[in-house]
Amino acid sequence: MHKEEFDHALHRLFWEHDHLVNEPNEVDHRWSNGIFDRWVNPVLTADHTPVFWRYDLNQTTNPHLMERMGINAAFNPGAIEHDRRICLMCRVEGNDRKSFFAVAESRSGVDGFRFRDYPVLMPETDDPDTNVYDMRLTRHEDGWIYGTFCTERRDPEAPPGDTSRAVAQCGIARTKDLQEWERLPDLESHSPQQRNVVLHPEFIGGRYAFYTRPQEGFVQTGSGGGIGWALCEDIENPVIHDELIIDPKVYHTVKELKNGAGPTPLKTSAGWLHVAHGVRGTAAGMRYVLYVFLCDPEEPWKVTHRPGGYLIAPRFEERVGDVSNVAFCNGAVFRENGQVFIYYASSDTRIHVATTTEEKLLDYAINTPEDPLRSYACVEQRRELIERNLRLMDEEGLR
Ligand code: M1P
Repeated sequence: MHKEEFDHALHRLFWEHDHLVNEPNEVDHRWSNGIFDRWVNPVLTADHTPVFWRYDLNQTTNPHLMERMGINAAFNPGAIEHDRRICLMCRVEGNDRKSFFAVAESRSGVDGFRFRDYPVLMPETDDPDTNVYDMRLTRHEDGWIYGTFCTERRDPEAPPGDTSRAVAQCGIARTKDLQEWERLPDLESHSPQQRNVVLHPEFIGGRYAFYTRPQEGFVQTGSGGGIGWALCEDIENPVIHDELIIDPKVYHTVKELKNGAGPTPLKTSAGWLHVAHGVRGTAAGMRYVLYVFLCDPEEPWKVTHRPGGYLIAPRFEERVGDVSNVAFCNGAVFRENGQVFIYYASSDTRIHVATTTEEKLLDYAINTPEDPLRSYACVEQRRELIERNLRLMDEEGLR
């Protein structure tokens, strides 16, 4: 490439990136269920990562202006409000399949997300992680912001030819600014595999509390599964002994195969509100959706409401990606004015926002009937709604 051509191509790259990052977002008015709003554009994709993360901008070393180190996806972000900005701790995945964490910030929370100049260099323990992903951010009452995330390593028991067997455990790190991290030891539990571990933001009887997901296999839960609750004396030596399953997986529901805690639960006027993910099997593979449950304000290990079915399922283009048919959420922000931003990723590829309010989410959690677990009982439940509505429609002259 001539110098002029190179400069032109370079300017075009920056222009296109700027255009993407600054594109205003809007509520998708083609769809509504009264519970939350969807937005037209994903808030982050692989293309939102800075040009200078992917290209060598020097014409001498990159005369064809090739992408040197591509980014495959940006998904599954932890979320927190920090310095009056909404910060997403994204799972960014390079073309080499390795995931890492990177912070993108926005004032509005629905558009304008821009990555900080550098991704996070997460310190390792003595046993280096092969892959790290899906961070949950918890502003704890001890004054730290904690990140709990999945640390994945090759299974040391795997026979030499088996290059896919892995062990997932919970990594823990803490920070004040989301950039410099102090790595703590990995969470120690009796479970051979742990993913989707979340730190509760308040002390429980002077102890730290974790939501866990004990599992036997890397993908399959085996005899484990369900969302667990466990207490820990010392976060710097994080050991848990007993995991109480507070939200089990259940046959023929949206969480039939497995489930896992989502963002740090939101503290509402009626209790701790969880947006978790549930997985069911289909002929086309696993389907991940988001569902809600509400826990007691004083005893967060007690579930008080279980609205039946899903809150968010992937739809249209969200259904296609590296791992299709997946909606996954590990980050939400709850503003003081009652606004709620739910950041969910679709198909392990891109990040979207759904917006709602505390009032609406609580109405949904408290007044949506529980899954009665049988078709007959579901019809009875629906007929009861229909009957009440028809009576009202007759009274109001609506038919
Ligand atoms: O591919 C879908 C999701 O699979 C895993 O979630 P879970 O542990 O519940 O099966 C995670 O790897 C997650 O990152 C991924 O989005």
